[in-house]
Amino acid sequence: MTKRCRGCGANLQTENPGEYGYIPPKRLGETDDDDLVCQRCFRIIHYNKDELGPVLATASSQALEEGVAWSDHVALVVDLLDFDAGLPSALLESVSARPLLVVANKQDLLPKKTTAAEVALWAKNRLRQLGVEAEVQVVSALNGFGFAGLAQWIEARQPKLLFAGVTNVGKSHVLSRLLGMRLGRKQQYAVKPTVSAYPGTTVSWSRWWLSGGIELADSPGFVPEGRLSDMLCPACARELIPSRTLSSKLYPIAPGQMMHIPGRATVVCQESTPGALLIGYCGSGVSWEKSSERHLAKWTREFDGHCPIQNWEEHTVTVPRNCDLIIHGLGWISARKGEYKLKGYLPAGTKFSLRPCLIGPKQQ
Ligand SMILES: Nc1nc2c(ncn2[C@@H]2O[C@H](COP(=O)(O)OP(=O)(O)OP(=O)(O)O)[C@@H](O)[C@H]2O)c(=O)[nH]1
Ligand SMILES: [Mg+2]
Ligand SMILES: [Zn+2]
Ligand SMILES: [Zn+2]
Repeated sequence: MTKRCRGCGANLQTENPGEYGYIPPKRLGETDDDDLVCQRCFRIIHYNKDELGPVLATASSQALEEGVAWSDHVALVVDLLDFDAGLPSALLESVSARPLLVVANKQDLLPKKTTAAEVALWAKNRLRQLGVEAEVQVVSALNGFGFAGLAQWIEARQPKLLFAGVTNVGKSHVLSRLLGMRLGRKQQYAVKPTVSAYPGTTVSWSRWWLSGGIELADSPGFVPEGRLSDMLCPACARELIPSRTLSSKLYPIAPGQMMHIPGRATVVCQESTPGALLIGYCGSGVSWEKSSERHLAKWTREFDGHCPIQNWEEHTVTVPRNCDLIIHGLGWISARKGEYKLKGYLPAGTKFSLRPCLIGPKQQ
């Protein structure tokens, strides 16, 4: 039988260091099969360097299909900070053949005043709007929040459970924490699924055996379309992805004024209810700033920072009071105390959508 890397699921091979799954021949004989990791995983874990780059969309889709066919339940992991980008219809279609648990991860990044019960209810409503019926568990793989409930859910069902989701939402991190809890297994696995800040780390699906017939499987991230962070170099992408804190900025924005993340996205106010405010949320490597429409070109087409965007698209959108305008793979803007008619300037191909606000008052 082909041996697999415990970290990323790749088939192990000793021929080509430039391909996934390469392992120096002498390592094969040295270590227990359950503890083998490829050279790429070794370098990601120890040097935080991914020299081969992210999984291809075709390989990831095929592995997802195989994983779903094997499973009897699917845990769809979604990043709470990029929730809508985590639910592409093609992915939902692939996993819809199985009972679904939505694992809403990265709860630690939300403000303390936003409770888990409130988030779970919000997520259930949002999923229903998108046509998805599922149970929801709000968790943080980083600090363990919600894992007692998740473990209980698993123990009650003894499932063959596949962790699926778009790239970088924390599938491997969630699984790794569950494996650390053992779920009845006497001995912990010495090697866990590889976690990294770059999307596309896990390259094939791989199974983990626990006691009582429970089997968990990691899978490569589904590669979504329209996520701004995927259009930039890894360093610029990391600036956009919230990892330790979520940044928020509140501005009274009036017609003729704009809010923007330099070189990445701009919204210009066309009309607004007097007294209305905009709150911009994003990762802490970048920041929503206020400016005047006069400076639009400077912060879009003429932006001279790293990864300048060549093609910009213009959109007109009305954001009702207490709703979020989400820019996939970047962050969101929330309207408070009134409604906004905005003109948005986004890199071509970036998806955006509207939803009831995640943080703050829930009634429109
Ligand atoms: N703040 C925070 N970061 C998290 C959490 N879970 C995962 N991350 C981070 O998110 C990034 C991606 O985690 P992974 O577990 O590698 O994600 P994945 O879904 O397996 O990604 P792929 O294998 O690339 O599809 C890493 O930088 C993790 O440290 C969490 O609960 N909170
Ligand atoms: Mg992974
Ligand atoms: Zn590997
Ligand atoms: Zn860049």
